[in-house]
Amino acid sequence: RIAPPKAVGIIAAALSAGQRKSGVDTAPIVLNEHGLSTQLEQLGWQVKVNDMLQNCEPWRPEFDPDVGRIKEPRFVGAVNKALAEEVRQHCARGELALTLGGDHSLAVGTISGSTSVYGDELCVVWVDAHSDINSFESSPSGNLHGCPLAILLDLFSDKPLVGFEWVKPILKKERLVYIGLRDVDEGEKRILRENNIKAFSMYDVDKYGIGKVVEMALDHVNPARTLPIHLSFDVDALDPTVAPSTGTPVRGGLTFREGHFICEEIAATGQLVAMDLVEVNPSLGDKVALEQTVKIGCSLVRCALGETLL
Ligand code: 6HN
Ligand code: MN
Ligand code: MN
Ligand code: MN
Repeated sequence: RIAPPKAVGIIAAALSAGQRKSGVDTAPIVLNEHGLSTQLEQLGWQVKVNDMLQNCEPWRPEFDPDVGRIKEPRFVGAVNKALAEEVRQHCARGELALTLGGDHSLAVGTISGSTSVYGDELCVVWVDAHSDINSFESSPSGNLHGCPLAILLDLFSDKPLVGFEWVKPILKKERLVYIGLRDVDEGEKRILRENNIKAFSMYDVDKYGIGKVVEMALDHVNPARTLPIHLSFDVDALDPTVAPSTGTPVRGGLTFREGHFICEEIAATGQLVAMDLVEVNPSLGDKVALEQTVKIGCSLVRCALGETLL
């Protein structure tokens, strides 16, 4: 496969239509204002900022009625299709594709892009309080940020969702693993069970400790540590006391160190080819909350890109 990237493409993805709270679309700008790209340059990365999707409005259709309960499927689908192409181009050049969200529905695009280059060997480590695998039938909210994995694994419905007809089911369910779960809908529990998808919840983090959990997670998707890794990091995986500015916070999450440890272990494999940092919402919480959340977002990315490797 392509040698581990030394250049990183930072894709600003201002997508918020996968959920209902405004502000999550401003996170890429706020993260960059905090100095993320400069920080990565200081770590020795060649940084290319990609602002193609900094404004998603050009992809908004005039008419986008709900399909069943699902909200804004054509808009979210069109943005993701464009995002997949941007991620594909970065990966094809051997660059690490770092996507700053935006809401987690953008993972349909980012993982479509990374799998289009790396194929079905690509492993996804999904760090989240939620499992984001709701189907057309199971989604309680109709918000597409709760559905990206069902769309990617072709579990969504009998026919493709309007707007997502272009998605190719390349990701294998054996190559997906979760860390941090604690708020999984009933329908999602059934989908996870029926498809034998590996998940490490906060119960497992308490029981085994984060070191053992990350080892077991990587053993499952990437036993020889030779396969390319896509890390999809939802900031709500962290406890709301450490990352408060996010749209769907759930108590009992990862500590500051546990979150960073996951990123450090993945950096240590040398196999990271793509990362998403999603669901930072600068409009939620006070100034202190925002500062804290943006800071931890930047430091998670730096750790995943090797900051703390000796
Ligand atoms: N996220 N399971 C809930 C839903 O609406 O489907 C919450 C999803 C949250 C999604 O945080 O990326
Ligand atoms: Mn998520
Ligand atoms: Mn989440
Ligand atoms: Mn289908």
